[in-house]
Amino acid sequence: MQNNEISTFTSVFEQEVYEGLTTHPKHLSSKYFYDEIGDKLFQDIMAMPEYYLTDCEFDILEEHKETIAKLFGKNGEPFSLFELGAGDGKKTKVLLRHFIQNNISFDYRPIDISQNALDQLEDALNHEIPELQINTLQGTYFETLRAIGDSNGRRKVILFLGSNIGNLLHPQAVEFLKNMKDSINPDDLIFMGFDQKKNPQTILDAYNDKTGITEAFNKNILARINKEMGGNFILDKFLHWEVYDPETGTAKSYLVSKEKQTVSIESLALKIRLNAWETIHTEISQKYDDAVVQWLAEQAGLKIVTEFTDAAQQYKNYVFKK
Ligand code: AVJ
Repeated sequence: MQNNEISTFTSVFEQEVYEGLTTHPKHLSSKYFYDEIGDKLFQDIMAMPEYYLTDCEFDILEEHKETIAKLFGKNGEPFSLFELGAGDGKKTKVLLRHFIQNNISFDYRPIDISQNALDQLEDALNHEIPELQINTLQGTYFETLRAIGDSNGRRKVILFLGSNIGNLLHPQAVEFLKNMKDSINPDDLIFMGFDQKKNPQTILDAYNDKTGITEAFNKNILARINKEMGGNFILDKFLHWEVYDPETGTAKSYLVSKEKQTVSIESLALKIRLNAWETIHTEISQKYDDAVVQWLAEQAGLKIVTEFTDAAQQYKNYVFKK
């Protein structure tokens, strides 16, 4: 493989690891953080006091659930509630419970890259809200948007919470929003979370907790390569490093090699050389303001219907239509 032989990868994960670690600067995609261990670490992150995003969005949904119910279930018409990147549904349950209690007619279609997360969510919801109609769908955002296209004639509402959009650079975010627009009808709605620009220290603390949970989450991508591809990364030889640029609103996560080292990945027949202090870029977590969200919406051909925010305006949920 190193000599331009024709190579076949057994998964997109393998292919992206190969490409990301053989180019300069090195990078790996944050979508690969999430296996069983990564899902659990992300739940731990959401429970950390420093990770304000989850609490803010939870408060927004709790505070505005009645208005949101009227918006989604307009004229009592039944709708399908899709959720991209549903995870453990902690925040969504606020809405689901409220909708069920108020006899709003809808079904819930959570989508996630992690089958494990979906299985846990379905189990939890079957116990906690047995009246709920639920259909899970596993896949990446782009794959599953196609599935959203046909929803047996019901109105569609797409939830995309947690500022998950922030993992995309602006051009990709526009592309993604365009795809969403193309999968909905004029009556449908998109409800999305966008973490807002704020004191840069607050943001750095959220992605660099002292307890090391975010560090373990970031390094889980190396742990996965070790497990799934026979890699021999020594996690202690990497530093978790977070930067935030208050001008662009981009937070970036890196793994920085603490020393010159060679790592091999058996199933890719690959040896990777890292210089001392060489970086592997792993994630972006974009922060927004109204002007940028407005611009993204315009680029994608979407209109902002309304927005909701928390008391401190740390976080916003915007509602879009086409
Ligand atoms: C789930 C992508 C929204 O970027 O804030 C949390 C993931 N990374 N801590 C984020 C994450 C580090 C999170 N998203």
